[in-house]
Amino acid sequence: MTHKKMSPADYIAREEKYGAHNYHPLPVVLEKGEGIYVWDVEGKRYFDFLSAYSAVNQGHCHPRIIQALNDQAQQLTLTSRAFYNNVLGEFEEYMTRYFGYDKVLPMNTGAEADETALKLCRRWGYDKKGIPENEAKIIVCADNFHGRTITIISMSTDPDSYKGFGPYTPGFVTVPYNDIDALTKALEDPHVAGFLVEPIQGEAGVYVPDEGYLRKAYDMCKAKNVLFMADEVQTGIARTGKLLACDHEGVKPDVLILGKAISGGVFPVSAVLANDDVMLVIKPGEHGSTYGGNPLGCKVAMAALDVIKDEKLAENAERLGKIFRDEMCSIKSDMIELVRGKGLLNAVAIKPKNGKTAWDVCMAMKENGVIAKPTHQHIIRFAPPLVISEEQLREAIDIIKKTLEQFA
Ligand code: IF1
Repeated sequence: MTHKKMSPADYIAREEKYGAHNYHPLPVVLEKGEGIYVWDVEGKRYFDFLSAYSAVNQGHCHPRIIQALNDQAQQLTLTSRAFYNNVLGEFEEYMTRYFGYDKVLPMNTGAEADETALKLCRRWGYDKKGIPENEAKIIVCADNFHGRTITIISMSTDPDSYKGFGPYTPGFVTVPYNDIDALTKALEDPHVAGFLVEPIQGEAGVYVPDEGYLRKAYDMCKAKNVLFMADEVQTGIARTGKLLACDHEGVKPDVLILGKAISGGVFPVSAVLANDDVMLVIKPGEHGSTYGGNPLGCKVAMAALDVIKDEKLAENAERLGKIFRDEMCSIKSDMIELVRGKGLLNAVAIKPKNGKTAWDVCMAMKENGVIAKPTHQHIIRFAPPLVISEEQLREAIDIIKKTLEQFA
């Protein structure tokens, strides 16, 4: 029997029929990725300007990372933590040296890493700060995004994240992002154990705080014996032009939360790093995960992080990000409301025009060979893999300019 070649619509219909409807993807069906490019099932090539929400910083299917995957996959993929293995300790030493902390706790997803940080923070609050049992508070920022679990959405101020999923986990205090006075006030509460913050709010629309905000927030936390916890799941791993977004202000978080690009889009790996006074409050048997720290993910992550350093991807992001923002600001289009970002994590706010929105711009960009997706209706996030060259970036910028001019 001859198999009719499936059309993109066939692929989409199949997902619609058999898959949960928890996403509304752009109607493009991808089947290959290499470096900064992805190809759809009809062989059309696109510049990937989302990088799987900054998980593919090293470019799609980076040969060194795939090699690490293939080699370990023939050897040993998973032991669970019931036993030791020859790779986890190598990964732990590698990670603690790479980021400069005493210890690392390996998990799989960003949400699990955030949940791990919350547990570490509360337990530290009780055992080290002397907060009465079950009274620990953690300060979070409005418009945060830290993942999709019940406790994490309990910290959210976005109804799309929390509505209809109650009852919610207690113990969180919300302050406006980028507001030192509000944070100072909230830190007066002696039951506060930690402050959890994204150095740049990605989902909120690449909201870059004022220069000095992170430094002042960190200093305020230290003055009140409160843990400063940075969620660098999206902003970390060279995306903003430094290894970590906190590095722009010389802030070293007490608890560092990583995910996404630490494994270059090849295998889910996340991690929490902290020094002994924090990390050792969790005792054997009090936290873990079946796949957390598995040998396959560890080898992939070490290769992915080697690539970041060897290919100087932070420096590349810093330099090309400036070019991108300058070029976006030079576009003559009354649809462009604002351009903001750091390194190669940028966003353009689109003012609707003649009923056309950011979604329509993304659909037109897709036709012209660049794929990106709006966040919160009117903001388009532009985050290409950090391996992009200046020449390739300028080619993509020309496509973006041409697309916006089509709406003139
Ligand atoms: C989706 C958003 C981005 C994150 C930060 C933790 C996590 C994320 C700062 C959780 C994950 C992803 C999740 C993905 C889309 C994407 C996203 F739009 F959801 F918010 F990037 F902005 N901290 N962000 O950005 O990590 O558990 O997903 O590994 O849920 O649609 P995860």
